[in-house]
Amino acid sequence: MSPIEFVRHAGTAFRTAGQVLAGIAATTAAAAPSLALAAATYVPAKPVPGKGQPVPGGWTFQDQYSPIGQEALKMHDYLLMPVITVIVLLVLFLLIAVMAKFNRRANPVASKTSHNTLIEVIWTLVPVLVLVVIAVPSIRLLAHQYEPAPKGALTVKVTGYQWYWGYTYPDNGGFEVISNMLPPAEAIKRGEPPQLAADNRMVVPAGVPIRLQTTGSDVIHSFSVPSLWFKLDAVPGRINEKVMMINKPGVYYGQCSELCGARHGYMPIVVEAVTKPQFDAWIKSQGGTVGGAAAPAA
Ligand SMILES: [Cu+2]
Repeated sequence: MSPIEFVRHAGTAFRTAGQVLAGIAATTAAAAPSLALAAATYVPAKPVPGKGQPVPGGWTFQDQYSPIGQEALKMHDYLLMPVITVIVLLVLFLLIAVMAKFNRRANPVASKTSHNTLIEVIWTLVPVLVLVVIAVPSIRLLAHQYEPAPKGALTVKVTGYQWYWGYTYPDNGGFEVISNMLPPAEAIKRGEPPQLAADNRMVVPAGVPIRLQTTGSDVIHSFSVPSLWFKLDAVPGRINEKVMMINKPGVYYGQCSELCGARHGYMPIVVEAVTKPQFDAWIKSQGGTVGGAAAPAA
């Protein structure tokens, strides 16, 4: 088959000029079909240090790459932390003032006061108002986190096993990707964080809602990715569901977050968000189906 014929046959599969060129290169390099397939399709992305993974000496939240994560982090940074800081400083100031003004030396004759209506009204009302101010965005955030997936959302089923993860794609033919931790030395060689890298990633499209369902095959696991503000228990005998939405392509690391046995600490999660064409290419490379059509023979 000539390169021109190949392009004509591939037709709809190759959308961009770059992919057409890659396709021609692939046909030319007929002796190495697997290499050619990789060039024209999905290539595992290199993680960016500090994005979607912990940083050395990190002590606060990771940067957020989902709408829910950004909303939640904003609430923490601009509402909860300021309120907590003001309360701590006020209580500290009051304690120091009491210690300085009302110790035995400074105030030898103790006051017999037992009631002060104004102060009592203030110390009841102000905390109530503080709680109301926190409750409104808090309940709104809670509701946003459990909004059901919109119609047409991509479904991915996550199964926790002792001690690895399985990612099933029921909308794309129902194949399952098994994901095991890479040995730390191999992870470092590939430029990935040790003990967080996996041999096979959970690949999903960026910018679209994903209906993520979790279940456990043996004991309770928990699917958790801090930079996506995502944590959902994977319980045997039941399905839990939550929407995952990733703003932009990238590699996002997480870990099983439910003590699940001896190798609980060695079942990392790697979510890779890619563009829609890359996702379709990845699906085909896994033998899955795109848009209800069978994968064309590569
Ligand atoms: Cu686990």
